[in-house]
Amino acid sequence: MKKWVPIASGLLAGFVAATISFADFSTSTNNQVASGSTKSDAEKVYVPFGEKDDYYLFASGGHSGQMFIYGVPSMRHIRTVPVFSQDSATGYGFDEHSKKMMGGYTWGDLHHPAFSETKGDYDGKYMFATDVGNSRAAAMDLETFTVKDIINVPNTSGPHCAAFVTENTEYMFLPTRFAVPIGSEYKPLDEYSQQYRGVMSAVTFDQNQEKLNIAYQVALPPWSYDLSDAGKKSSADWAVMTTYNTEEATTNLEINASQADRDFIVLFNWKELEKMVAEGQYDEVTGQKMIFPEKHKGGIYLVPVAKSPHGVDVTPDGKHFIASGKLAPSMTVFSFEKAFEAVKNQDFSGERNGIPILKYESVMEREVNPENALGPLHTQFDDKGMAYTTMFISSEIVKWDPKTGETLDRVPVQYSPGHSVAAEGDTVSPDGKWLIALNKIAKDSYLSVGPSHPESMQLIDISGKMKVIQSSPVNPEPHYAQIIKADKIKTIEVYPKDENNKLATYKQEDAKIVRNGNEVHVYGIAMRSKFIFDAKAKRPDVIEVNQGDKVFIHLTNTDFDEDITHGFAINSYNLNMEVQPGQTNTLEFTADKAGTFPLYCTNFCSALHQEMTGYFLVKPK
Ligand code: CUK
Ligand code: CUA
Repeated sequence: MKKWVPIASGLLAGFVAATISFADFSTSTNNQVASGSTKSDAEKVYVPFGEKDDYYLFASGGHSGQMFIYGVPSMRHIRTVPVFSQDSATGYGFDEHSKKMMGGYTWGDLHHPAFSETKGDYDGKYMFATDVGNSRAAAMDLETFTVKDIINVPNTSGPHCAAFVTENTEYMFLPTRFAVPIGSEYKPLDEYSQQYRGVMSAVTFDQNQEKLNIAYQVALPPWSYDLSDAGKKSSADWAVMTTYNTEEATTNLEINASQADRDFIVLFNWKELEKMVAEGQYDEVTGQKMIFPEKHKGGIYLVPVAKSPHGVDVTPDGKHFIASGKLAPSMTVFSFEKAFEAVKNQDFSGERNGIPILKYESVMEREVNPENALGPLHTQFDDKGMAYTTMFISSEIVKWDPKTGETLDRVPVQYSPGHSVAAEGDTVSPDGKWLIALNKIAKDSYLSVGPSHPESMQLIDISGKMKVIQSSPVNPEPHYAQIIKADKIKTIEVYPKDENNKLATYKQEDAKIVRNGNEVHVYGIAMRSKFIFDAKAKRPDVIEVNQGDKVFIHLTNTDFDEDITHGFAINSYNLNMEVQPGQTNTLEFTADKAGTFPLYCTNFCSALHQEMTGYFLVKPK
């Protein structure tokens, strides 16, 4: 049986120094970009005009709050989809539907995107994401690439990872990065261990209603919960997540949360938790069904792991989970089968907060230490089950065999990769072919844009010996990404007519302005190349209201013609929205400024787009 390998203190010090300061990092890294790519590699990424990429890359936009869509292998940026942040290009966060969904927030921090799955395979229907910044979760529909629902996740602070989904999208699990008192009420930090909790939420998505819901929550100890992954195949009922700060430090975490030699992986059986909830094994807290493990027993276990782990990833065959540590130089391969055996035999070494601890030795299969590889963070897999781990400090991707621990290949990337992402990498059958390193530091890779450089995404051909063959700058900041086969996504060309939508206006003669007290409802049409707000008026393209009126603009784009999108903006009113072909959208606002305000179409839609204007007249009180 393998013994616990203590971490060399020198290594640890070096790692901490490097993570603290990129100034240290810069002196330890070669300043030359080692490209190594050649002309023939160019052909592998060149997608001629008229042809399409083989894959979509959905990259999280980090604190931009958006999702970036790229084509692979060309690495061309195709679209930015706003998720948690306002976006004037699409009117997201301005129109009623998206403004309501955003719940008053204007930004978010999108770390982990996850496709919906059927039988452990991406099904191309939805994309989920979490917001570390303002504790929300979102669901994006892949017919229109727009967000359908956002929920606030109560009792948590910073649902970090774990928009990971189970094999048939039964749940996504959202562990929280920061421990807070339940309900986020005020509690002194001196009572941290007693009063604070790290809450994990089980979120469901109703595909008919397109609504996210919180099924239940688990009040875990006041630690930080980091990355997570759902089981697959034989481990499909289970999920794992990493923890740090099991020291329960409340200040100076950089030092204080790195004291203990080990933290834990939380291993839980969601089928069992589901059953417990169905049987009433929970307390109702702040309107949520909350499982308290010290009271409601079962389904949750702790597995010791090298201190301060970051990523944890389940192998495509569902047999193993691999943890990588920020502060340990090794990747640890754990066996689900061994864990199940230990659970069955109640082979525990103790407990924390009522949660049984499995013995490290009885669950661990091997520790893997590629020579001089430093800062392993996240692991992806190819079609042969080989693992690819990002090395944040030594700036490389290491390919290795989870079954033997043998290092098979390594390639330098520029620089400091957080995650990498493999084609169909989180499914039960990854594609191989491509891996993209999501690098935190681009440094001298591109033309300079000042002191802060873009991040970079490097495309690596993994069909033979690993080779970086393309590099794309990207806005801040992809944490994780997923790559899906392009033919799995079926977008619609126009929004279909919805005769039940009372706010929609499809016939020009039906365009009208209805006053109701001080509420004004405009049922208008946008078409190439004019607005019709009131078909019977002398000037159909003018809206006239009184100062102080509450105005609703319900605008329908009656061009049922792919790609003919119109916009609607009122000068100086800080408003803009978009209506895609066939779509109806609503802007709601108070006409608080009196005056004469031109309104216009913001989206270039025809040769006479410039003429697509009108006036918004506000009579003073
Ligand atoms: S975390 Cu960012 S590099 Cu949010 Cu997945 Cu590891
Ligand atoms: Cu409609 Cu420009």
